[in-house]
Amino acid sequence: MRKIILATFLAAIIFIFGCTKSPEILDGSGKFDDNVRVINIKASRFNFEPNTIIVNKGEVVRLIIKSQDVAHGFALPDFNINEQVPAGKQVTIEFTASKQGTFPFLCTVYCGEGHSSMKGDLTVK
Ligand SMILES: [Cu+2]
Repeated sequence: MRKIILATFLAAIIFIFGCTKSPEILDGSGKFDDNVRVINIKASRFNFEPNTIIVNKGEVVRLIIKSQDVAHGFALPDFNINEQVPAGKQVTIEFTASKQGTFPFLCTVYCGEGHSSMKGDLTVK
C-alpha cells in the first residue's frame, strides 16, 4: 500500500514538473552565455519584442531574431547592421556595444501596413 502511495506521489510530481514549462524570456537585457549577452527577439507584424534592449558598453551582444510570420529585416544603422530575417526563420547577429548612447533599430523589409512603426531602441550604458 505504501509503495502505491509513493508511486502515485512521484507520478504526480513528474506530471506537475512536466506541465510547468518556463515562459520564454523576453527581457530586453537578455542573459549571459560565455560572456556574451544573448537577447532573443521576436519579429512579427508590426513589432519587435522586446523593442527596448539595454546593454553595457564593451559587451559582446548576440541578437537572435526570429520571425513569427512574414519576412522582416533588422537594421541597427549606428553599428552597421542590416540583416534580412526570412519568414519563420531566425538569424543571429553579433556585435560589440562599443559606444554609449541610445540607437534606433528598425525593420527594413516591407511587411505590411504597420511596417514603418516596427522599430525599437538599443541603449548602451
Ligand atoms: Cu517590416
